Amino acid sequence: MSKLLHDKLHCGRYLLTLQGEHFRPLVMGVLNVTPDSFSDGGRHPTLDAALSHAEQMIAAGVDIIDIGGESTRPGSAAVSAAEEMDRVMPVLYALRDCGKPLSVDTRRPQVMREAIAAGADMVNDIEGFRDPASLAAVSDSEAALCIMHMLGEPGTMQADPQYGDVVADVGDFLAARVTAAREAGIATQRLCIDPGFGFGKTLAHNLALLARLDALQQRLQLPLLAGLSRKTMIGKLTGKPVEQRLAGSLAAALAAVNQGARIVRVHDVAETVDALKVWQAVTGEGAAPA
Ligand code: 9MG
Repeated sequence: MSKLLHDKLHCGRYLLTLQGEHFRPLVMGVLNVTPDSFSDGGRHPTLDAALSHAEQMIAAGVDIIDIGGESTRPGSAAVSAAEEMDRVMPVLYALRDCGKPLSVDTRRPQVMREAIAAGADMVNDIEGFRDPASLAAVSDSEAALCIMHMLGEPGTMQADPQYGDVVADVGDFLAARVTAAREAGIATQRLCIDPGFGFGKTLAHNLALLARLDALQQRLQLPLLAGLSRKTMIGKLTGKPVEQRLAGSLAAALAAVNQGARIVRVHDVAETVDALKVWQAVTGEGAAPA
């Protein structure tokens, strides 16, 4: 596993271990609060459903809860800031004291500010904080930043994405965004990077990135977050619809941590925690199992 510039991720109220004796790969659980994520037939997802999902993730050993109010699947339509806020803020307030770091998955500076004021410990921006207003929204806080690469926009990003060398191009983008974050006064200890699997990438691009994740991490020496869970690339490799992608997603998460990823973003927390325990016992990485 490549060495990082810092041993701990400074994540709002929390310090998360990234390397050394007590390290184990961290599991970020996805908590989508979009109408399609809790299909109760109503127009709005219910707060109760979101909270009970969060409780299950906590019981299963989640390390970070990533709350998102906008679907960013390929082809998805944008929502207004007001709608996004209506979805996300009640969940953030309700979970503020749940004992786990809360991440907000948003690309809107206004939502970032409100979320941080409400207690969010991390901001996960699929646009990689390209908007100067986004960097300004987070700079004067303690929140961690997940800087993700995306080519294009969710609505159109899968229409023929092109790269010279995908690993080099994604690395160049992330390096530039890390420099911009540092220039905005954000401490290195608050940063993690993410190649953005499936965000403007073909299957071949995704596989090239997954195979060379450690090279990407070594280049920037920052913790790498990988989100592969249930994605189209798993469907393409297995021929399975989204509801049957658990095994493929677990294999992808293990491939990512084997390539040095420090955080995996997943839907199936309990299963991923178990898979990582086995991986860790075999590889001897970080903390010995209890
Ligand atoms: C919101 N979201 C969906 N997929 C993601 C991924 O792969 N990484 C990050 N950071 N966020 C994601």
